Amino acid sequence: MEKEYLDWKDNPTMRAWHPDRLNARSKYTISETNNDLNKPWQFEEDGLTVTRTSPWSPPGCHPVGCTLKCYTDKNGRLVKVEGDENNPVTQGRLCARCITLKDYIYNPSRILHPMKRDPKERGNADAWEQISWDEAFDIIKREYDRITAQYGRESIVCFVGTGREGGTMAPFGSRMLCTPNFCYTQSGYACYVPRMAASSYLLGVAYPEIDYAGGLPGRYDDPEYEIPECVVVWGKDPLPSNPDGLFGHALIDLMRRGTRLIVVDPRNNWLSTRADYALKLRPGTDGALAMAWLNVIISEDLYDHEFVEYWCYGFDELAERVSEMTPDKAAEITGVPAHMIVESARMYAEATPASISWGLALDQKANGMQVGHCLIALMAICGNIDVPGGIRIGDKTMGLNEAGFGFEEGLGKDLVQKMIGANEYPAYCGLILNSHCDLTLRAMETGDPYPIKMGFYGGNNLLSCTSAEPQRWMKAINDTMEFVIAFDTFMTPSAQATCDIFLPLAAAAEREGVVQTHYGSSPVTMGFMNEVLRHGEGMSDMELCFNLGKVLNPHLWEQYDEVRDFIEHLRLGKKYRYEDIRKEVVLQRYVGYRKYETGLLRRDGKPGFNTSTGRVELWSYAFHQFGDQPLPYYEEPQYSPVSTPELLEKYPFVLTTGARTYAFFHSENRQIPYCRELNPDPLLEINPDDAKAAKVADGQWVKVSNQFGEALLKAKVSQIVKPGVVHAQHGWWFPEQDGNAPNLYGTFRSNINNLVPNFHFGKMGFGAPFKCLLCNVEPVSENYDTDMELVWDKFGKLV
Ligand SMILES: Nc1nc2c(c(=O)[nH]1)N[C@H]1C(S)=C(S)[C@@H](COP(=O)(O)OP(=O)(O)OC[C@H]3O[C@@H](n4cnc5c(=O)[nH]c(N)nc54)[C@H](O)[C@@H]3O)O[C@H]1N2
Ligand SMILES: Nc1nc2c(c(=O)[nH]1)N[C@H]1C(S)=C(S)[C@@H](COP(=O)(O)OP(=O)(O)OC[C@H]3O[C@@H](n4cnc5c(=O)[nH]c(N)nc54)[C@H](O)[C@@H]3O)O[C@H]1N2
Ligand code: SF4
Ligand SMILES: [Mo]
Repeated sequence: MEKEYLDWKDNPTMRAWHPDRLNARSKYTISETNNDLNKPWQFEEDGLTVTRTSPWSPPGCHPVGCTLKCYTDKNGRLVKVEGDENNPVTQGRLCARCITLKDYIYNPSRILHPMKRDPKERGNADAWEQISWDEAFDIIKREYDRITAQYGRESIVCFVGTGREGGTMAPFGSRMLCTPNFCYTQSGYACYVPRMAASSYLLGVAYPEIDYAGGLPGRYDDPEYEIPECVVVWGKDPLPSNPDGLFGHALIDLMRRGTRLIVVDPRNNWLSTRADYALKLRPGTDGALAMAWLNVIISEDLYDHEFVEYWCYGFDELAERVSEMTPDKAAEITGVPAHMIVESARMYAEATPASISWGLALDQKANGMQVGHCLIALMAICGNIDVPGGIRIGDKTMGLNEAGFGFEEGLGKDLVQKMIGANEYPAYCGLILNSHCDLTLRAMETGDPYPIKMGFYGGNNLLSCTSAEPQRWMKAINDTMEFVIAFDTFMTPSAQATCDIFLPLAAAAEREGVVQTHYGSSPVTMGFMNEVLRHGEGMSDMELCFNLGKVLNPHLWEQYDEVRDFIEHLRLGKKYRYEDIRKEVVLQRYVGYRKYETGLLRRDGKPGFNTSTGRVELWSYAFHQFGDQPLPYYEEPQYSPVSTPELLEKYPFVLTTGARTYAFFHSENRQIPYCRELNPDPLLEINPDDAKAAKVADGQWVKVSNQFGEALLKAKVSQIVKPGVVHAQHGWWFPEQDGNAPNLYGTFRSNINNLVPNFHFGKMGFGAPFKCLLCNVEPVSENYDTDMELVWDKFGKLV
């Protein structure tokens, strides 16, 4: 097919090189509604002061926009937390992590003051010395000036993890430390951003999510809304995970109103056991299933002809490509019976409206961008994009806006160009303005393209959770970095092993800020954090940015007199005064429907999508320019029964990891007695048939191993996983254990990421095999002590 190629830098979705996209922040076209919530932001009840606030984290969460009622006594001490029934979306429902906020804030092991340690003493838990913020800032300024003078500002890496208030916030990198190397340290950025990249390049908007009427004043009964007939939950478990702005319980609300489900997941969960179809595929084979669905829907003529004709580009080529993936072929690859593939595809296509909620399982494979491509095609050709009850999208200005915030202004063009990986993987680095994770590791290990000398942890525990091959990361950091800062609420294995300064972090209810679901894209609500109390000297991400930024790079902070000015600029595009709206606690956000018809999606204001062709690109210019195929294709995981049958004798199980639990957010909450009680030990789910064959009993400690490493977990023998597949929990460490190196709170002992390799990403730089590897499981005889008594003794049960 003859195509006219654009330079990738001309792709309208590239952030780094498109100033009008970066500066589009203040052009919000949405309206914000106060849903007449009746309750003031603060009131008295039974002798206690109740303050309503919208938390982000810590304790762990994404910007979901829930609301808490925090009860404080006369001394300003938090007594209890309850859900806020006035929130139009969450209506008072809360998770264990927010209910136990009090145990988090007053936890005896929380770190409340800045500390320093001689870099020679890294790994020595007894070598920390309490200091003042002034002394901490003096030391940081001295080291920052020394290192940047000698090696340049690019020698600093800012390590970040999941989407916290500062986790996606380039200001840490671009304005506080002024380094282009803001790095999310999960190999291949295997979380959210691959999905976001697929939608940015193919659809021209940041992240599509199911429409659960969150932004409509009348919610499910709003005249503009339609209840979806069918929701497909693909590689996601939103009840425990509530990811990135999807309030998971909305799915139950919809089921109560008649929505039927299709769940694509190798495991059983609450939703899949209530679904019309639970497609239990072999981990990592999603691409084959998605292509087969397209095949069925196109060959049986079940698609929306009008939408395809007016708004899609490359439909014929897509039809030809997916014709090779017959249901029989996909059945052979995925293990899902062919008739179920056909019937479920029909069910989705025939439902109006219908929607697809796609999850992390897509990102955690090298073939993930292609799965994303298929799912966007499925959303589009069935006419579900930007319709009520279908797929909700934001407008052209929405997305991870803060990624571009002050980027070029802070760094200057030359420094921007030095971002590690910008030339090799522009699809990744140009979109999210992060240095490429794996290439950053390589830079630390080899000094190529330049030496790395200083680090800052801004919401990351890479040794226990974020990173593949964690011991390799530890060695790289300790071998190369002369000065490393941690900024957290608790001492983590990562900080203990690699840091020289520890800065205390304020928890939820101790900070001010704005919570925007989906980081401002496909928005549902905007919530406001009202400070309830302070315990200790912690600062929020915003406060550290502002205060340390003023010390290190004062010229970039002159425009702000106080933190609130910065929050207004960063989150509200200077459109609102924070003080004026924070008392609303939560605002619904209406973005409207069918925006492609009205010109709200494109920079030039014309109808269509914000892509090179103005349409949904089923044949992708962008992918082609980035060196990948313009059409979706299926590729086996790098290690699988099909691609590496020779490994099966040693590693007979397919390994998936990290399905979210109700108790924990990644590596957090292990110190919180109630959370830990829900899930005391790191678990490996194994099917009863497999357990029998491997001679493993329920509750027995097992060694899980493969060619990259091993971890010790406790077997949970259960029908949750299908035969041949095992699932390992992630993020484990044991705060009750010895923190000194090499033990480091036992983190390497049970870290499933010992088995996950780096540098196994796809052609555009995205994806990693966290959810599709091979492994062996064998019982261990040693007594690996994680006695709960020990946990209680050390941390005290706070009631
Ligand atoms: N409680 C809690 N909530 C969280 C988090 C947390 O740690 N704890 N983490 C947050 C973060 S950062 C993220 S990214 C989100 C992620 O949240 P989700 O997108 O919901 O992802 P997971 O829970 O990792 O996995 C979802 C499902 O994918 C299934 N799965 C495993 N392998 C495959 C596969 O190959 N294909 C398919 N189709 N399915 C597969 C798992 O069985 C699981 O049920 O959760 C966020 N929310
Ligand atoms: N095997 C396996 N590994 C995985 C995954 C998997 O599915 N399987 N999931 C991966 C995914 S999707 C992700 S996103 C990563 C998450 O990896 P991380 O984001 O590193 O995980 P956390 O342990 O939640 O958070 C790290 C630290 O941030 C601190 N923190 C919490 N809130 C804030 C805040 O507001 N500001 C600051 N500065 N710090 C804060 C916490 O106390 C914690 O110590 O893990 C990845 N690791
Ligand atoms: S989804 Fe997040 S913010 Fe909401 S209650 Fe659960 S832990 Fe708290
Ligand atoms: Mo994530």
